[in-house]
Amino acid sequence: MSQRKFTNAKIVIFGGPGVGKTAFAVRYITKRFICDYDSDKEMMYTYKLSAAKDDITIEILDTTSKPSDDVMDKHIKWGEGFILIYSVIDRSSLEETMKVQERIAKVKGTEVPAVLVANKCDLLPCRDVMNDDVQTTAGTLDCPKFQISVAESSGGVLEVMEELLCQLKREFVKNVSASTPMLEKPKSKLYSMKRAFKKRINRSHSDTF
Ligand SMILES: Nc1nc2c(ncn2[C@@H]2O[C@H](COP(=O)(O)OP(=O)(O)O)[C@@H](O)[C@H]2O)c(=O)[nH]1
Ligand SMILES: [Mg+2]
Repeated sequence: MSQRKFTNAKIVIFGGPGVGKTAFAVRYITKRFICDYDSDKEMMYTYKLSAAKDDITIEILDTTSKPSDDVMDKHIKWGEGFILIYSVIDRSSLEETMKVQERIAKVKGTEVPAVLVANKCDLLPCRDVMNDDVQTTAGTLDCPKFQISVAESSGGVLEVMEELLCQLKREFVKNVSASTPMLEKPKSKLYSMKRAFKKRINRSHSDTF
């Protein structure tokens, strides 16, 4: 039997080097900010979110900063929702997210659950990306945009995840209703009477020949 409830979500975090992908995943899961990580390793995190009706198992793939095209395509096929992070102090990282968006659009089309996240907003005095840059370089996907600081608090991270989970749930419901056969509408009493009447006329008509 196919699954009828939204109980799991596969999320991929993409972004250039040092934008805060690992910090984002770790902040969401532990609610803590850990400054230094060993390396730019690919990691999969699993997190159980207790929602109002059911628990949701969230798998988060924290990618390496420069995956090959093949690896990126594999992650895009696996993922259902995408977090594209750039750093406000690194203009080239915004361009990186544009490339990822193009790749996602190529593999999955443009109607994909996704969010574009500007991280390191605590460093705004050193800002290298202006709001206008984001508007003009909006990218292929029409996704909601967030400005956060993973270092400062969990608030922005939670908002981003909430938005993405909403999009994923909407997509899930859409797919379920598309795969459910339409129930036949119950016939009205008048319709049944008309049919019975028609049958009787036909019978009496054929009796005459
Ligand atoms: N100031 C500041 N530093 C951050 C923030 N998020 C991450 N960092 C730092 O940026 C560096 C790279 O973060 P990391 O998560 O390893 O980046 P990744 O390569 O995208 O996984 C680390 O030293 C983090 O502590 C942020 O919001 N503000
Ligand atoms: Mg990392």
